[in-house]
Amino acid sequence: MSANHPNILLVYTGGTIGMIKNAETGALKAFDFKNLLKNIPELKLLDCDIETLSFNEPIDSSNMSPKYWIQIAEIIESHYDRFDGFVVLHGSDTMSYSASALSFMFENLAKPIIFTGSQLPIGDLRTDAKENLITSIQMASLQKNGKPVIKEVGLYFEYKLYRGNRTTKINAEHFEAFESLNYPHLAESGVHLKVEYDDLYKPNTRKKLVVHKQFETDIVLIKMFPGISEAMLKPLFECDDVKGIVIETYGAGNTTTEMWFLNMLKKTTKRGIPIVNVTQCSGGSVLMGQYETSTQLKSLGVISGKDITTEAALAKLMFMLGEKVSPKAFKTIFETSLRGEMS
Ligand code: ASN
Repeated sequence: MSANHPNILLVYTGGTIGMIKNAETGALKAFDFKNLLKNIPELKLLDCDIETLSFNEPIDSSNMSPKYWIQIAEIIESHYDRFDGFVVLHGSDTMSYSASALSFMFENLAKPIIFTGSQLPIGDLRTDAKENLITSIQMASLQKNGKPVIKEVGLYFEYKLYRGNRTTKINAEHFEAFESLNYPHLAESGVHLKVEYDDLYKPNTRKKLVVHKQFETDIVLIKMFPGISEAMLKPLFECDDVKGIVIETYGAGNTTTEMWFLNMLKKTTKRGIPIVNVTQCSGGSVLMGQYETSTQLKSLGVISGKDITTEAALAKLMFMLGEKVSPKAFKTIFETSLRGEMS
């Protein structure tokens, strides 16, 4: 391993980037990795050594789950010392969830893990896959004084590198498919690669890497809407198996103030079930107490998700419940930024 010739591990999980069209139905389906590499001879021109690993059965990321997050994490963990950076090829549909989850799994990460994918398959004439893949590898290869420049989980798409746990997929059609509305991009690809050094995550690199692999999936996400009814919510809130709830609220964290709703929240928090408040707005932050419609939530012990994305909130909740964080400390820890996921 030398400073100017980094070793990069490319992990292929599936997604449009490597898909081909089913001749009969016209639907896109995950294909094998060799097909993908054949389409990018340019990889040989890059100033780094690339090794590749693929899921045995690549998936459309709509089938992503914690089982696969653990698989990706174990691949990276077992190659962590031998490689300088990691690029994960992943479908765009759930890429923000996976990037968020991996960010929580890798405590004291000191190397780049860059997620990327594409909107069009690599074999398509107008594909966005080549630029996304090539530049992601370059981002993962960036070094300063023999050390990686990026020491966090990033997501690279259409000329921008973002902090993974700050992103959301915002467009199913445009090449610019992701946005990070509450945190600036970390780097931009133009004629030069422009890194925003001040915005990069600065982990404590003296601490040893710890990889967490427990997730609790018995959680629910409830999006508030005018007319939401007690009859529909009751079974969810009162379900014995539910371990945590995320509510997507209006604006700065506001909800209906109808008594049945507030009582339901009260009973649930009393049972020690964490309820996290995130906003359904794409940008901005929850600020409980700013309006009368959120003041009571605060006094009921509802956790503020602040400016976290819904994707990162769900991953953080599954991760913290999996880690068996005590109900007493849960609120304080959730409201603390663990990997730069909230301001
Ligand atoms: N359905 C695809 C996936 O997420 C979408 C994509 O990769 N653009 O796997």
